[in-house]
Amino acid sequence: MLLQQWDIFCRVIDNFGDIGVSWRLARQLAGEHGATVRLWVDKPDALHALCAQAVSGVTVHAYDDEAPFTRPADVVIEAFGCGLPPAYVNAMVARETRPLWIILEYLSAEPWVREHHGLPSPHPQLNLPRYFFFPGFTEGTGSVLRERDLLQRRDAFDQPAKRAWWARYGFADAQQDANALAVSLFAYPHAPYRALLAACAQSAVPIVMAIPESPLAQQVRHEFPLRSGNLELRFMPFVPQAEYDELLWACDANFVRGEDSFVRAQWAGKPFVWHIYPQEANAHVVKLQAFLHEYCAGLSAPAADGVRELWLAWNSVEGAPPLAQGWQNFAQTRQTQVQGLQQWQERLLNIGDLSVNLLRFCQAISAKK
Ligand code: TRH
Repeated sequence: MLLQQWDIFCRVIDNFGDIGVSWRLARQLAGEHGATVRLWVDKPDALHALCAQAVSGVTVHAYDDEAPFTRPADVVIEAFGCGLPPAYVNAMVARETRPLWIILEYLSAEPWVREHHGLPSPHPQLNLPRYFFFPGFTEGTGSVLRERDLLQRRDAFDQPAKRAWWARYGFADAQQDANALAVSLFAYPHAPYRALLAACAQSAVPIVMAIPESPLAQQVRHEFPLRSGNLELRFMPFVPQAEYDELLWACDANFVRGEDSFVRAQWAGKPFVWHIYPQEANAHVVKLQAFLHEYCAGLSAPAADGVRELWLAWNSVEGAPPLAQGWQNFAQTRQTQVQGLQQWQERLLNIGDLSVNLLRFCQAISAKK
């Protein structure tokens, strides 16, 4: 490999998405591409919450502006525009071969992403090669992360594995014993969860809702009994990142949020509902609509309606239909959504894995230098 050493910088603003993606990328670069990676995190506690286990080839370093930086790596990833410490940038300038500086951006389905992906972002004062790298869902973007063996592991997660997974958290496999619909719930605390849980309690089929620890889980725990009508709530800890994939695989539908769980739900291949990270001036609604536009194009008309209605209601978008109606149509069209998701995954497979695309991009630039 031409570019052996990588430094990834990540600032944890809030939540787990930034560090979740940075950690995943670090693991893939080391585990699948033989790179030596240093992951620099301002708040390592967030990484502990993901229960990240040591991975060969990756070292984790807490940093602030005063950190004693040693020789910068061949490639430096500035995750989500977090900025680089000035002392580190000075060291980059002093390095005999200038490192390649990549600004890894947030994931979006908006059309402008394609035009901006891979563009140079010249530093105003310093002579350092710096480029934008945009994740995305279409050809001409950086795509999304997918470990080489992810789909294989997912497909090998059979009935006994599922039963064992539920048992690990003290539960029976409700889908097998009571033919219930298993749903996982991960969302921001402002989600209209009361309306959702009320609709689920009235469902014709039993619903088992798995809720990993989060501020939303705490609110639900205080307000709702463990059983109401046809709904059973199952509170669980914030599970290790690898086991979170298994939760998505073990369920029939998944409520996800932010960026990383949103992508993992797409790979899980089960109908999913996205609670998008809220932004000022409703910028997130544009982002949400852009994804719906792309994703729903591959669904049957009733499934697309079901998805759109529930997603808009779940994100409290003005003019959305009542959540109960959205939930009903979403639940009724689950089977066709699964078919659409298979095509969606094909599309993502065709544009490749983000870590591979990133590596190729960096190699092509360094070859030109
Ligand atoms: O935590 P998030 O809300 O992260 C957000 C977004 O990234 C957003 O774009 C960003 O601006 C903001 O942070 C600062 O949601 P996300 O991206 O899904 O990250 C959650 C991570 O936590 C993901 O890697 C999955 C993991 N996870 C577990 O490991 N165990 C769990 O039990 C759960 C629920 C999640």
